[in-house]
Amino acid sequence: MKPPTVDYSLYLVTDRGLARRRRTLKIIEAAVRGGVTCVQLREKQCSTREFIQQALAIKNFLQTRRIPLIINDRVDVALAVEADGVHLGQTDMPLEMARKIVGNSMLIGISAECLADALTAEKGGADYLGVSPIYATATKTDTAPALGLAGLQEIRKAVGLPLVGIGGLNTDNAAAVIRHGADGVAVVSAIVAADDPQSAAAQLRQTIKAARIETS
Ligand code: TZP
Ligand code: MG
Repeated sequence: MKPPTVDYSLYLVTDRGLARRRRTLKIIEAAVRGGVTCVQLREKQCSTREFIQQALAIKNFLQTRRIPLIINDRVDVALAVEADGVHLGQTDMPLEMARKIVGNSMLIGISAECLADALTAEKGGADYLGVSPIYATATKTDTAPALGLAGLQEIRKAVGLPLVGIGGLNTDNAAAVIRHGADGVAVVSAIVAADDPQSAAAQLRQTIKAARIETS
């Protein structure tokens, strides 16, 4: 079910390949203790059955803490586990089709790689945008060219939807992303690959909070 309000401040995107043999659920538990406000389960390799089993276990943990679970790519998996949302890129199922399938009770996040993507997604009824990538990143190499802070700011001026920056973000640049109009910072490696995911999340959350106070 779509949560009434979503705090996108610190949005964790999982990646088992970067988890250094730690289980995704363990990383999520630590990251939530550190202050993650939203979790996207991103599985590119595993079987559908495993994806669903993992999603159910993660949902069980997140639900009691009122942290939304968003499923990457897979509308069917999102529906099957009654996730809070699904996140779709520019080569995934088109937004209008996904909306027909999931209805209005599920969040749909769209990756916007340029201003036109952002405007189209807003018009099409997306709930939030992943502005992608802000910076080049080794975590995902098949990305569009980096938008930088100027690209983020341009999208901020043009759309009213919640914006989450993603791509190469960490404690050094998270504050600038907030100052340039993002509602949240999405990270993979800065938390998933950290020696201590809890403390990495706590530092990011603190940085984001401080930048918000500064901009308000
Ligand atoms: N989408 C755009 S960039 C990216 C995704 C999933 C990866 C971001 O990873 P990192 O490690 O936070 O740079
Ligand atoms: Mg995708």
